[in-house]
Amino acid sequence: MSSYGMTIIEHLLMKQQQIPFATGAFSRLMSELVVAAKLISREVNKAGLVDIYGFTGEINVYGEQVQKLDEYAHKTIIRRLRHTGVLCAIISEESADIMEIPEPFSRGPYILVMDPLDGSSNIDVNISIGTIFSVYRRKEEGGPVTLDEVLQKGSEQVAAGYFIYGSSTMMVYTTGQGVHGFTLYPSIGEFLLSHENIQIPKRGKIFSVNEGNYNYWDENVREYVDYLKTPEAGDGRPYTSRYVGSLVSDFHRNLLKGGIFMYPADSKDPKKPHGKLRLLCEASPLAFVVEKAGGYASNGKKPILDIKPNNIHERVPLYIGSVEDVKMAEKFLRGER
Ligand code: AHM
Ligand code: MG
Repeated sequence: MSSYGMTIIEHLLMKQQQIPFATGAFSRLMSELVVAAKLISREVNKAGLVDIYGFTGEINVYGEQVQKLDEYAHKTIIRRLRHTGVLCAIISEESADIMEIPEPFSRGPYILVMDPLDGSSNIDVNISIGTIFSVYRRKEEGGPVTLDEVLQKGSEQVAAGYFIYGSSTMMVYTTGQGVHGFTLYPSIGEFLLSHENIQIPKRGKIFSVNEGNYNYWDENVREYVDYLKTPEAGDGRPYTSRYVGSLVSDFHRNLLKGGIFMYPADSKDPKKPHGKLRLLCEASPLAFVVEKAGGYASNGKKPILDIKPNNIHERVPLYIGSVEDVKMAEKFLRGER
């Protein structure tokens, strides 16, 4: 029987039943995350009304301080999740340090890593943005959560995914077995299974990169991007360039259609020697998703999932998408072709 139309909660429960001795803690975490995303989605949809309600971060026509949406997303996720008893700590792009679950809330075995509202500079112009999340299991039984427990390799993720607030709101997630997409039906307030077992094409026809940084890249990166624009690259046609500038949107399109997204090291720019994207909150979760969908993610030399972060906000060059495209990028970066 097809599972299409199944709610996200039913899907989580179905998956939980397939795991012997599952406690339900993970399903609890995910179901609260889904509620947080519905709240964020509602606020994001209202963002077009800035002229009426005031710009975020400013005073609105009623004289009230309007919260910035990325701040709202960060706080909403924390509020919805801290009482569940399944988390011991949260790492957020919006916060410099580990946020341990405080007293009086009880603690559980999981660590949530998130970028609560990625691409938030796009809100003003009505471009899709997203929430990226990832779940790790802590290594110790109790006590304070150490930095070492948090700085795990991407391959150790228990689950990862994202919400995209686009023409529809969607959730895409994986617990390691299959990547599944759910679409929010606003009239009933439910995420229903719309994309079961997503597989990224082995090779695509799209490349996504901010070419404004061309002069900051290494010679090899420039050669790769130049190559993509030749007919030789795409079996008689150059690759198509598509860049939204909102990671979740660029990633989601390429996941469904195939291709490569890259944010190379701007090695000639002292401000961004390692590129812009963060290993723990952005690159690793999407790398986990793409690999479980049959794709690949690299820092140009080795798999993103094999890199152990040195700090919470470490940045990393990112090449992610169809396996053959990312392998080809690695080849160029080694100086071969
Ligand atoms: P943010 O975390 O400050 O929102 O920045 C991340 C965003 C990504 O969504 C996107 O891929 C990238 O920045 C775009 O950067 P650029 O404008 O340099 O191309
Ligand atoms: Mg971000």
